[in-house]
Amino acid sequence: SATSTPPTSQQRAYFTIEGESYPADQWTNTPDTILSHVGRRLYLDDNHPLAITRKLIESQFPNPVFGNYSEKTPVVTTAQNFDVLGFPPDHPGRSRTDTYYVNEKTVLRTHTSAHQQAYFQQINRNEQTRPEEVGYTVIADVYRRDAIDRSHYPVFHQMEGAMLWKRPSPDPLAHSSATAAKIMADLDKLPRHDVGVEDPNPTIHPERNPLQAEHHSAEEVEAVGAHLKRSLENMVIRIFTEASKAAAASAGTPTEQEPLKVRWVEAYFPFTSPSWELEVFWQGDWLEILGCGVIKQELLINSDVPNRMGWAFGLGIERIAMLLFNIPDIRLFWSRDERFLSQFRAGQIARFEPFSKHPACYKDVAFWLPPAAVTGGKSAAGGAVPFHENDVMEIVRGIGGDLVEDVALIDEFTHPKTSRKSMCYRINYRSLERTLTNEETNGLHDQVREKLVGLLGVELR
Ligand code: FA5
Ligand code: MG
Repeated sequence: SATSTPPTSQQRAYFTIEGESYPADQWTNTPDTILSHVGRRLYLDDNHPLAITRKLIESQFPNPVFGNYSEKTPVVTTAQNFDVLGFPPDHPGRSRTDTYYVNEKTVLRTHTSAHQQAYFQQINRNEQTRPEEVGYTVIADVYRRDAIDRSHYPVFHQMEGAMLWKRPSPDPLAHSSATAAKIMADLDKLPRHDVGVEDPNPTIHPERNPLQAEHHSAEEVEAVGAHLKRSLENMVIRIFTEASKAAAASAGTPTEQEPLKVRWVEAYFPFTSPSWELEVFWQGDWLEILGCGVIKQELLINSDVPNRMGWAFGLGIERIAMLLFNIPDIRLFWSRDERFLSQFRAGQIARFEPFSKHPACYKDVAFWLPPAAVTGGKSAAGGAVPFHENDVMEIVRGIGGDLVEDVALIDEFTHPKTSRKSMCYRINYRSLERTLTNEETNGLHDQVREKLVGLLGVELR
């Protein structure tokens, strides 16, 4: 749905994305290869693993308490993506090395939290017509300039959820016991489970995980935290039970399953406090599934619901789908290959059978950073920009696209005399669909080398 225009995004005068036009400027760093992913809406293809995963999670957050939504256009303002959520001006997430800017004031959303304010405002607007709907889930494509490997792709999907409780008085701390009691009563209605949960930290920690003391009582936050944790534990337990069943079915015999374990870890997000991450022990590792917390009251005040409080969470759909279906490479979600697509059916969780494993082709590129980058010097007017690894990734992505499986820094050293810094990256060229020829990979690699010099000013070794 992006228009076809000049070769590099920097040369554009404007973008058309999902029928809307946006002027480009010096902030623009969104290439056509990224825009080509806009509009697939994989999460709406009933037989696609992302849609099957969406439905499974939505079923844990049902109507009428939760409305289940999706967001079509990925273009949001920097206000929506950052400011409203309380991201400080110098937060690294705002950097052009991390985020795809359409222009100075407009980005491809980096998370579904960009829509929190709009959904809180909707809860307020629907107060008379749909009073029971005090929560939502929303799924959408999100975009990040990031590493390249089998679990990272510049476009992925998040689902966000939130639930609010109305407080009886506009005075934030009046009747807080009544609010806490109401939340605890709702907690009592949630299903219980007998899975082992590690949760060693106190709900509130004065430095690491503070109470919003001017707005909330500790009693309320204990109640919201307990409701949040049980809701999300129930959701991941359902998912991992399905995943275990699928694994056992594909093994043919009942396999010895390790009992499911989850744990809560303290976290930080600018728009929640206290905040946590939920991890699951899966195939020998603790795996981060989601981030969550008690919503910052300033955000609710700024979103027309000053007299409500509640929780929010955000999770990566691919990460969950990869373990539900045993999908080994995140690029596969974008495949149009029938050998991939034909393996999935709405409502069914079954193990993916890899249809091919083509040979890997490793190529290294080593270079000296330009002097300004060595010192990490600020990009003074006209000076070199500090080196950022995501820029290497972006160059490789622009040239290799889905033919690159992995990019890894394999060596890094500083020359003892000149203090110049040298980096060596290993690129793994491997298609999911066919065997690449030597000529083809050499051609791609030469282009990568050229662009590294041309765009980053490095000196090849
Ligand atoms: C966030 O994006 C927050 N907006 C989450 C949140 C929402 C917190 C609401 C509190 C309240 P984070 O960057 O950690 O946080 O990403 C959330 C989840 O997205 C991660 O736990 C992970 O499951 C997934 N995720 C993050 N980066 C990637 C990636 N590059 N590829 C695939 N999944 C990812
Ligand atoms: Mg995280």
